[in-house]
Amino acid sequence: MPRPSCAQLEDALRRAMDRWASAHPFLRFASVNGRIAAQLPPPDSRDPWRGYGAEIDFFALDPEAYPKVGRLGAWTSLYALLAAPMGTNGRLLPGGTITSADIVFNARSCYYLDPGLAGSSCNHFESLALHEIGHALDLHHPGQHRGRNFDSDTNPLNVIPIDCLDPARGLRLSPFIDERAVMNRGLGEPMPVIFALTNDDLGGRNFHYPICPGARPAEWLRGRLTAGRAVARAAWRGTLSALAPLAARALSVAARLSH
Ligand SMILES: [Ca+2]
Ligand SMILES: [Ca+2]
Ligand SMILES: [Zn+2]
Repeated sequence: MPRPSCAQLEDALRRAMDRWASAHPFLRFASVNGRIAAQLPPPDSRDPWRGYGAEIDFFALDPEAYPKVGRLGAWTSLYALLAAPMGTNGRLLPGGTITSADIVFNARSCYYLDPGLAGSSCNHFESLALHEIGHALDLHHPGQHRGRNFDSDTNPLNVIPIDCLDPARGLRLSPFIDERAVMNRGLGEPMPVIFALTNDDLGGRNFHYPICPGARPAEWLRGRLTAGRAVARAAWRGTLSALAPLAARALSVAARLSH
């Protein structure tokens, strides 16, 4: 109390998104409020990956309307195509291409906006947004998936150098977790105040969205348009084969859990 205004919530979301884009030459988030309505895929959709609403939508819903959010603070769903993405290094990278994400805050959970209220049993809204946006960028909980935690050495706190042309180079599994990382929050615990991304968070970001020195947005955009056409072709092929029983293998829908 007092209840925040819609503009205050939008500002908090914008700040959280900008933190992930900070000091990155290509990652940018632009508000499309008023131009594209937020939309969830219909529950029976066979092609949720095709993008309903904006690339990243935010919602506040009751568990009755959106059961996945359950007793959690928030839930992020990702939709992806099994098509090689055009990386921010201008090259096709192995893996899938995320097409959109829906971030749903639990309208029954409690939140606070003022970081001075830290320590309550509620979620710090902006920090939870920072965490959920990390999921939308394809990061997971390091502590929950210790067997999939990567580092270049055994120190979880230092900078993870990422080879921009070969992002996996030099990375290996590490059991050492950065406890302070915004992505290292357990399921169900209230989100504390975390404004800073750690080296571990940023290493994950830079692995997915590698930064080549001297790379220019224009070059990357050209590559991205080419990749976009490739993805569109992949989607079309997927549509054509939708009647085949194996179509589900060609088009993957990834639903990510989060708190
Ligand atoms: Ca959506
Ligand atoms: Ca390290
Ligand atoms: Zn999470």
